[in-house]
Amino acid sequence: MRGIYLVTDQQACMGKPIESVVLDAIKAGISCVQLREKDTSTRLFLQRARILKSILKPAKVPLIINDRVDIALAVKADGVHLGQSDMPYEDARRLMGPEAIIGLSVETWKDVEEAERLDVNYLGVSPVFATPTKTDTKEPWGLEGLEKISNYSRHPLVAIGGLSLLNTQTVIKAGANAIAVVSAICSAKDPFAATQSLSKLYEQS
Ligand code: TZP
Ligand code: MG
Repeated sequence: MRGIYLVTDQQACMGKPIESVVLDAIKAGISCVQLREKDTSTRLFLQRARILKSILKPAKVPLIINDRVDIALAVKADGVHLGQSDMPYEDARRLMGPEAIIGLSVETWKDVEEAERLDVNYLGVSPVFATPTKTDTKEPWGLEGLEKISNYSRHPLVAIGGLSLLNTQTVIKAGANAIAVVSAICSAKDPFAATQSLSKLYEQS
């Protein structure tokens, strides 16, 4: 996993349809899109996933589904992102198959240690910094925490939480392989320009 990773949030889009934000992000070189729906019915989640799949597939940008292996399977998404209270990795892998991208959030050092024996495709380091977008988080890792994980773990690291143009370079220096953002793209006035600036900065780092 590398580059800029967009995590969608309907609320953060402030009225813009998710599909238009995703289309802009694709045009500006996004590496991966995770559909994250927290207060949506299964039916609507599935509908949105299908729409995003139809947009992302021709662009060859992977679609990752947050939390829900059933939705990922139903729409043949490229992968799933699991939290610590979601389906365990082994079960998800068995259902999704060897080619699926499976990401796992790590919120504590114990999570990081346990993940060493799992063949996950990446770890979501969550959150690097405190963020108003998600407030029910554990203690932020900070740059030192991220660096410690990077020195210890065999997995690629996707950093998330409070990331923007202001800290992308230092977060990469601390060991992040990819930069995941919600508000920096979803809430931007111009999601195309926001994605382009982040991608440029990533490539320069
Ligand atoms: N997981 C940990 S922090 C976060 C998620 C989904 C939200 C990140 O949002 P933002 O706006 O990029 O800080
Ligand atoms: Mg989750």
